[in-house]
Amino acid sequence: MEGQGSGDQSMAKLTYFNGRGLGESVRFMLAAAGVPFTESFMTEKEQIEKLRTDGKLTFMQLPLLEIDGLCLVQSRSIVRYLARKHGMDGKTPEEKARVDILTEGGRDFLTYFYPLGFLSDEETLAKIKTKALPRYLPIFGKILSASSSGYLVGDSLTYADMILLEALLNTEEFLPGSLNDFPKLQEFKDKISSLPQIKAFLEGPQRKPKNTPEYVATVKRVLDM
Ligand SMILES: N[C@@H](CCC(=O)N[C@@H](CS)C(=O)NCC(=O)O)C(=O)O
Repeated sequence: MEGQGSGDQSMAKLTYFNGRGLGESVRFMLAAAGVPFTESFMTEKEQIEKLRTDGKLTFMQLPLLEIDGLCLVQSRSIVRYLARKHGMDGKTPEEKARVDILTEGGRDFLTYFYPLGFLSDEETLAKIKTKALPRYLPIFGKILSASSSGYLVGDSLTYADMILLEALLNTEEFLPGSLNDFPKLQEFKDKISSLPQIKAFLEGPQRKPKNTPEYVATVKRVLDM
């Protein structure tokens, strides 16, 4: 089923489910880079099977981003491609390494949220509260306290900022009040969320809601889980 968008073949096209999952970081990055995109949502097993037999899915998995004549898979690689192409991956080799490190740390943080809706929410939230927040909030808070630009690295937006934003929005959504003792993280979240292209995305139809039972059922059906 085709999602929003004009259907213009030259436009980037994201194939995933109509929900967050691993597709959401790709959406955040497309938004940050100001790249308009259409979406194709998987609802039936046959659709992913066709993509597999068409050779579009290198490892037989989603998400898939068709862009610039390429079929990109592996969500982290997709995000890096967009970051490199749009100058959001750091300016020097040292900055690039730092951006990469903070992105991977941010991704580890974000990964704690993925089971929500799929496994016991009570257990998932308990793990986030006892393991993820005590580790990642102070570390990212400290890094931002030392930043004069308000960005994680250097003086402009990078993909590390986008991963952290996604994790912080989840934190606030699922465990409200958790950022109260971290003014720098709140400031950061507000600053990045207010950038015009990101604000438009967050308030628009391509930002997905938290996992619904219907979304979870669709993913399980399509992937035979
Ligand atoms: N490392 C991959 C993991 C992709 C992945 O596990 N995708 C799931 C959907 S969220 C999938 O397609 N699973 C089907 C399968 O593994 O056969 C990435 O980050 O893109």
